[in-house]
Amino acid sequence: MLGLFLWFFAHIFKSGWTGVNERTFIAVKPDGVQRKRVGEIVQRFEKKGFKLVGFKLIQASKELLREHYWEHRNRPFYNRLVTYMSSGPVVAMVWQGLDVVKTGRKMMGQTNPTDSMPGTFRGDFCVEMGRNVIHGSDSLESAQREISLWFNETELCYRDVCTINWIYN
Ligand code: IDP
Ligand code: MG
Repeated sequence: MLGLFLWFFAHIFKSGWTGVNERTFIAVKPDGVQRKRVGEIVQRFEKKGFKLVGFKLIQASKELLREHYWEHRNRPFYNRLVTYMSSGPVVAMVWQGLDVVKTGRKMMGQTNPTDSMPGTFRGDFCVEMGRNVIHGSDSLESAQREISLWFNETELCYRDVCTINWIYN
């Protein structure tokens, strides 16, 4: 019941999704899982100071992936992208914190690993756009859409952490 209330609150009042409560959807793609990059990706988000509120290993269906990448449905790589993303399990995550959407994108690097700076996931872990190891929401609106697509409200844990006063002033 409380979960349902929080869900409505978060959807009706955007402030529930902003500031230190901002959330983003991050997924380690099948190549990232196979190449054992999950630990380091989680570690870098943790080290930064973001809070993990959702985490699961999931073999995504093509239906889910087509919906997830709906904006690219007319692009020539769309079918290849859906095949790639369904080629093995992905680690789906929700991370929370101030400006986590924008910062998550910076931590990822550019879509093409060639354009990604060293120090970013794509800059450090991969070489080709069609195997670029990680997904991250590109806006608050995409984050909300993607989180509700991949997670039920009962799978998300909104919890207090004792380090909050050491991360935010
Ligand atoms: P993003 O993942 O950086 O947000 P998008 O443009 O949203 O990039 O594209 C989604 C995914 O589709 C990329 O991460 C990449 O795996 C794949 N992709 C994008 N553009 C191309 C392309 O030109 N060729 C092959 N794959 C692509
Ligand atoms: Mg994108």
